[in-house]
Amino acid sequence: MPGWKTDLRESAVTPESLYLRRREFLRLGAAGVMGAALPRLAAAAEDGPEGQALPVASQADMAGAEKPTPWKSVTTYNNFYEFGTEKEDPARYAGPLRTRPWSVTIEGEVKRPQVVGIEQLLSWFPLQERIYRMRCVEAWSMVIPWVGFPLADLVKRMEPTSRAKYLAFQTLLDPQEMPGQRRRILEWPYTEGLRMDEAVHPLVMLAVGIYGRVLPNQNGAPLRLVAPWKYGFKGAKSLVRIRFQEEQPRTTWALMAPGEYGFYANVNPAVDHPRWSQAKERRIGEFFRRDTLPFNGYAAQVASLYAGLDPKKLY
Ligand SMILES: Nc1nc2c(c(=O)[nH]1)N[C@H]1C(S)=C(S)[C@@H](COP(=O)(O)O)O[C@H]1N2
Ligand SMILES: [Mo]
Repeated sequence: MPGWKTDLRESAVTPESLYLRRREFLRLGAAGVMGAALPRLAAAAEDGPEGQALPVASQADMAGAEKPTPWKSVTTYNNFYEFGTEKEDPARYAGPLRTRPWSVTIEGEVKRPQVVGIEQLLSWFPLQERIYRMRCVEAWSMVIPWVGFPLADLVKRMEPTSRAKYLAFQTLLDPQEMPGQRRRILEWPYTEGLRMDEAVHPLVMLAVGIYGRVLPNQNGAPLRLVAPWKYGFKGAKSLVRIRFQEEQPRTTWALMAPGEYGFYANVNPAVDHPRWSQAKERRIGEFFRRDTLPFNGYAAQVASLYAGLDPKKLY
C-alpha cells in the first residue's frame, strides 16, 4: 500500500515523527506515563510486525496488563469466511484483496450521508492505539493492540437523525476479490449491527491497524469494527457501508443460525452456546483454559447498556 505514507502526511493526521518518537520510547524501554504496556508490546511484536507504520497519537492499555498475543498468531489464526472457513485460510488467501482505492458509504438516517474515501476518513480522526481482550464465540481469545479511532467520533460527524436507532455494517461484496463469496456459505455481504448506544460507547473502534501497522488484509483491511465486550463475529471486516436505521439490522450469522448468534451477542460465561459451554476460553498461545469474564472483562463499562434485557438473550 504505497499510498499510506504520503496520504497520511498530506492529511496531517499526526506527524510521522510522533510514531518515530514512540519507537525511540520503546527502544529505551521507558515505562513512564504509559505504564508497562509498551515494553510488553515490543516483546510480543518481536516475531515480526509487517507493513506500513501508522502514526499513533495516543495509547491505552485496556487489557489489564495482559500479554498481547504475538503478531504471528493474530495474523495467521483468523475468521474471515470470504477467504475460506479454516483459520489459516484468510492469511493464505486474503493477500490479493485490493484495499485501495476504497470508499465507505454512509447512509440512512443521517444529516450528512456521503461516500467517503478511506484516506479522507482517516484524515478526520487522530489514530489511537488500544490494547483489548478479544473473544470468539468458538471459545478462543486473544489480546490485540488495535489502531483506530472511536466509532462515536464518526457517528457524531455524520449527524444522525432522531430516527437513527441502529447501525448496520457491511463488508465488501465482490466474489472476484473475495473467493469465499462464490459459494453460499453465508448470506453475502457479511452484515453486522449495533444499537445506537452500543455503537457510540467509547470502547467501540473502527480499526485500521494492529501493532502500530496497517491492518493486514486477513484482519479486515482497510477498516473493521472492534467491540471488545462482544463475541468476535460482531467485528465485521473490510467495511464498505455503514447504514443508520430505525429497525434492528438483520445480521449474517443470525440469519444463518438464529439460535446461536443473537443480536446482543455479549460475552457471557453464564449463557452457553447451544452446542458448547462459554464458561472458559483458550487464550491463543496458552495451554490451560481460562475463565471467561462477563462482558469479556468490560462489565464495569458496558453492563448498564443492557439493564432490563434478559441475560439469556445476551449470547
Ligand atoms: N466480513 C467478515 N467479518 C468477520 C468475519 C467474517 O467471516 N467475515 N468473522 C468474524 C469472526 S467470527 C471473528 S471471531 C472475527 C475474527 O477477527 P480476527 O480474525 O481479526 O481475529 O472477525 C469477525 N468478522
Ligand atoms: Mo468468531
